Amino acid sequence: MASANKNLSVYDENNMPSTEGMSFGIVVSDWNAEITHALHKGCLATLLKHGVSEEDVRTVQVPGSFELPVGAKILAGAKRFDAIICLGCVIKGETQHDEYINHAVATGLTNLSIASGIPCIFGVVTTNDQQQALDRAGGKHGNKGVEAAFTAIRMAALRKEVAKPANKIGY
Ligand code: DLZ
Repeated sequence: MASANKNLSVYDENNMPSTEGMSFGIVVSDWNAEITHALHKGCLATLLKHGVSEEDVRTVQVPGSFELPVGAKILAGAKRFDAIICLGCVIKGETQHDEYINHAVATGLTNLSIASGIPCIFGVVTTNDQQQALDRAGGKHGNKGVEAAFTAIRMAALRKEVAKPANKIGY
């Protein structure tokens, strides 16, 4: 479903896993900062709303979205985050730069997630123009930073759950 048909800030708030003991890393791209800083605001507010304390969130900034995977790799190296949230905004221009950046970020974050086992969340708005980006950064289609935060909580909880010893029946 395209995000134009879905509000990015709407999720089942009453059916979220516990965030007890969880830490999150956030990487924010400074390119299109008006948008990405609004994504960060929504993301952080959602983590705190679900019980994460500010001391358990570390935010770092990178110059552009292309640098999100390496920013995430640096945070992954700290080995103390249950998930890493990457926030960026790539707006189509006169050239195909957006396609190269989007593909590189998506591939980079997927590869890092699989190699490290730490969920690296794709919180990048990829739009045709500034207005579409504003619509997804707290505007009429919600906030992709909120979506990235609740996705991170769910993936971190899945990772923790599977790491627990399996229940044994009988003996
Ligand atoms: C160069 C560039 C351009 C043209 N557009 C964007 C954009 O829309 N969004 C974004 O996050 N970054 C953009 N960048 C910067 C690249 O992501 C990167 O920072 C530079 O190419 C340096 O590696």
